[in-house]
Amino acid sequence: MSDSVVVAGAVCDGGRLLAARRSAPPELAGRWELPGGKQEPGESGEQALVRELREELGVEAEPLERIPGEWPLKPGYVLRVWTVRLVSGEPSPLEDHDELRWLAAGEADTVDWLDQDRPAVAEAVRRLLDA
Ligand code: DCM
Repeated sequence: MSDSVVVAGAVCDGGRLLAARRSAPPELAGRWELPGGKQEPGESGEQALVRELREELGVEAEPLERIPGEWPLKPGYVLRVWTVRLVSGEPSPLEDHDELRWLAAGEADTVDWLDQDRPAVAEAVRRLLDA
């Protein structure tokens, strides 16, 4: 069977990247991630990401480009990441997170990212600097 996919968004606005601090499960709580969640059967990755960002942050968002690559999570799961533009709404930690932070490119290392998110965060920061 192929791996299940977790989709996540590098949400960028005004030259900053959105970081979200997980509130669960205990082994991940307190670590920072690119917000997202599991792709469900029948959804494209982009559709799943739009749904997850609506549920978790209360925003309407538009996936822009897939960041090349995918990264292993727990057995049977891989992470795929897109750059994302906010269409409407102000992100709030509605579900799964207890804090959000907008980071300028030079501040990206100031939070403790989940290990598996770090390559995509680095690429998102490179793109912020190029923009
Ligand atoms: N996950 C991750 N990095 C992200 C988003 C999620 O490593 N940027 C992991 C954490 C969980 C799984 O994917 O093990 C499912 O995420 P969630 O609990 O948010 O649905």
